[in-house]
Amino acid sequence: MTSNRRISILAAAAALVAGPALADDVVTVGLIVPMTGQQATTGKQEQAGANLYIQLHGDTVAGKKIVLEVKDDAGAPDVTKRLAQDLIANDNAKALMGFGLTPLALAVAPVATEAKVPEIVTAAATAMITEKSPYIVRTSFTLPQAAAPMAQWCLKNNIHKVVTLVADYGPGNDAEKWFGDVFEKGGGQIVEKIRTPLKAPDFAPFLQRVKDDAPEALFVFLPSGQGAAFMKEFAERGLDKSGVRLIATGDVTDDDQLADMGDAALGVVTTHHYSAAHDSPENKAFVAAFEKANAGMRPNFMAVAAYDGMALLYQALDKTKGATDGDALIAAMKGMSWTSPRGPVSIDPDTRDIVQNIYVRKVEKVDGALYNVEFDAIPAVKDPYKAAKQ
Ligand code: VNL
Repeated sequence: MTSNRRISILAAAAALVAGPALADDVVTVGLIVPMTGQQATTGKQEQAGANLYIQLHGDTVAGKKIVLEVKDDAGAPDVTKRLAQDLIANDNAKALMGFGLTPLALAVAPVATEAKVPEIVTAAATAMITEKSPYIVRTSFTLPQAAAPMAQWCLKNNIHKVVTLVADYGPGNDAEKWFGDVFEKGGGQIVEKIRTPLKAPDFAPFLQRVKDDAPEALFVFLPSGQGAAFMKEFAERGLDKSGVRLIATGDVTDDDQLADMGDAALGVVTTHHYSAAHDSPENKAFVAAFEKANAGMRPNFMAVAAYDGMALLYQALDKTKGATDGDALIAAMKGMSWTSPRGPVSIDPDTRDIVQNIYVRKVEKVDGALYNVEFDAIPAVKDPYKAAKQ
C-alpha cells in the first residue's frame, strides 16, 4: 500500500467518525443570477454579497449547513425557470434567491408557488412582483419606493419642468409613473416621457430630444450596469454643461460603476436605499470586508440586497429551529427586522416587501473617488404602489 493510499483511507475513516453531513443537515440555496451577458455585473455583485454573508456568519445555522449553489441564467427567463425547477427537483433546494431582472423573477413565481419554496428576490424591483406568489419575499427595493421621493425633492427644490427617460420595461414603467404622478400632483410639469430599449440601448438620439426640450431637469431610471454608458453620452452631447440638471434613481449612479464615470457625474442627485458611503458602523464593516474579499470591487445595492437575502434566510431558519418547510420559512420572514448595512430594515408582513429608509444623495468626491453622499433620509418607506391599494 502506498503512503498516499494509506492517508486517504485514514482520512475516509476519520470522516466517518466525525459524521459526514447528512442530506437532512444540508440546506441548499440556489442563487440564480446573470453571470454572463448584459447584466453580468449584477450577478457578480449578488454572488459576492451572498458569499460575504456566509464568510462573516459561518456556514451553519440552527444545526444546518448552508450550501450556496450559484447558477448563471445569462438573463434569459426560460433558463431562469428551468434552473429553478432543476435546483428544487435535483438539488433539493429549500430556497431560491437572486433574479437580476424583473422578467427573470416573474418566470420563477409559478415554480415557487407549486413547490412551496421561498423565492427571495434580491435584485428585481418592479412593484407587482411580490403579488405573483405568496412564496416571494424581497430584500432589494421597489421603483415606486425610490422614484416617488425624487419627485418630492424636485418640488421642494424649485424644479418645475422635467423630462423623464426610463428603460422600457417593468421597473422603468414604475419609475416613470411614480415620479410623474407625484410630481404632477405637486404642480410639476412632465414635458416629455422617453423610453429606451432594455437591450443594448443607444442613448444618443434620445439625448438629442432632451436637448431640444430644454427642461430644467432630466429624471432617469436605467437598470444597474447601464449608468456608465449613459453618463458618457450625457457628457459627450454636452448636456452636463447645458443647464439640464440630471436627477435619477440610484440605479444610474450605481456604486459598481460610479468610480469610473468621471466628473460629468459630479452633483447628480439621486434617491435610493443604499450607498457604499452610508455612514454607519455596520456599513463601514460591510464595505471593508467586501473590498477585502473582492479586490477591485466596491459593493453596490445588488451586493447588499443579496447579503440581506442571506441574513433573512439565516434568521428565518433560526426561528423555525432549522425546519425548511416553505410555509414555515415564509411565516418566519414576515415582520422580520434587522440592521442592514443600508440602515434599519424590515419585511412588511402584508406585502412581503422590504421597508427601508430612502436616502437623498449627491455625487461628490470623497478622498479623490466619486461616491453617492447621503444628505437627507426619509425613514421606513413602504412600497407606495401597494400602500395605495390597501
Ligand atoms: C431591475 C430593477 C433591474 C432595477 C436592475 O438592474 C435595477 C429589474 C439590473 O427589476 O429588472 O437596477
